[in-house]
Amino acid sequence: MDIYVTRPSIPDYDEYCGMIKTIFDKKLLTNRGPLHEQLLEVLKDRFKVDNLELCVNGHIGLELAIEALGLRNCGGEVITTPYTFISTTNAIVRNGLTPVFCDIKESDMTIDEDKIEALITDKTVAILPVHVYGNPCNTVKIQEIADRHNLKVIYDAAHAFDVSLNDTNILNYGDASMVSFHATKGFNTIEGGAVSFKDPEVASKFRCLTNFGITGLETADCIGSNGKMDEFRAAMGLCNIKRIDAETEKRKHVVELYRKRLSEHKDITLSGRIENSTENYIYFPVIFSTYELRDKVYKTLRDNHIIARKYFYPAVNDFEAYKEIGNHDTAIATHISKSVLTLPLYSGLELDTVNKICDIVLGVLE
Ligand code: T4K
Repeated sequence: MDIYVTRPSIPDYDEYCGMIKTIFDKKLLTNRGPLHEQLLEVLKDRFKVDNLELCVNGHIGLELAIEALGLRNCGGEVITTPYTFISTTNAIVRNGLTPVFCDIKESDMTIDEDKIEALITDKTVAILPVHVYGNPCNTVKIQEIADRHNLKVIYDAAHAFDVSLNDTNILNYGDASMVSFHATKGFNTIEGGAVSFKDPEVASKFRCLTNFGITGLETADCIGSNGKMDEFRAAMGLCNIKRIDAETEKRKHVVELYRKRLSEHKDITLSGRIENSTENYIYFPVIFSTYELRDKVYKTLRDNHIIARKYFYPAVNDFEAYKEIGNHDTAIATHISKSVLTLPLYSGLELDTVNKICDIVLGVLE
């Protein structure tokens, strides 16, 4: 049987059926039903954020957050990282904005805050960094730069569910922060996500955009989209939130074993840890000393039915789709993307299997 890079955490079948019984009883399937509202309150309390909105998936959340901040089709440039899932950049471009790619730091693979300012022009309107693998960006320096140049800061926090920085949930940083609840994330609502906003008026604009722009039975304030989370997804979230701490603890044990087995090898570099931040253990990226070794490990694992993934290869600006606009010097991002492999990591992954994966990896490096 294949071992995948991740497996979703799901509740017992009967528990989920119990949760969705009320949907069948009330026939309220979507459009901010009671389960949506319940999940929203639970998450607001968990994240300690004032202005939180749920959405049907993380990507649409990011896209509509950019629009809610008034940036859509403003002709501006957005400084962002190429070392991410393509969704991040697509959200910028699909808003009619131009991504300007800033290189990353080799230590934690987040945007290099010291390289941002040199990329600012009179067209720059925002910075859109990614807390990649749940590693928090340097939020303090990024905010200082944004304040100096009057820019918005929008965080792609897709990977950062439950991550805290300086005892504050990561979703409290920036003008907006999107977190993903996709099936492959630590906490899932099947598909889903949430966006937190600094300004309650922007949050209410976002809410309106997720509902076609409709504000009342006979009123529409803007030309919106449809980004609402339905009741079946909210039900999955309400089941999963009860188990999230236990699930994270199990993933932590997997990560600890990987670190114990792999951290000392000369051909392996693991992601650096960020001071004063917590971890959510959703990805385990390994950087190999050469591209050939990465590819050889990837293939050997596959030959043994271990489906590790090259998250994130290629760097976004190396995709064919971004050929025209991706021509910035992001040598470190390209280098890391060719050297990285994310190893299987999920709560149900047996420690024996982790040992087997490590044996295979170390065997290739011998
Ligand atoms: N920004 C960033 C930085 C992101 O990483 C993402 C999503 C987004 C924005 C957008 O957020 P969402 O709109 O997705 O909420 C996956 C996920 O689909 C995607 O959510 C995630 N990032 C990205 C990094 O990974 P794929 O195409 O690699 O997924 P897939 O289908 O190959 O799944 C990986 C493995 O997980 C499979 O081999 C098996 C396992 N799996 C997957 C699913 C969907 C299961 O066991 N069950 C499942 O239901 O994109």
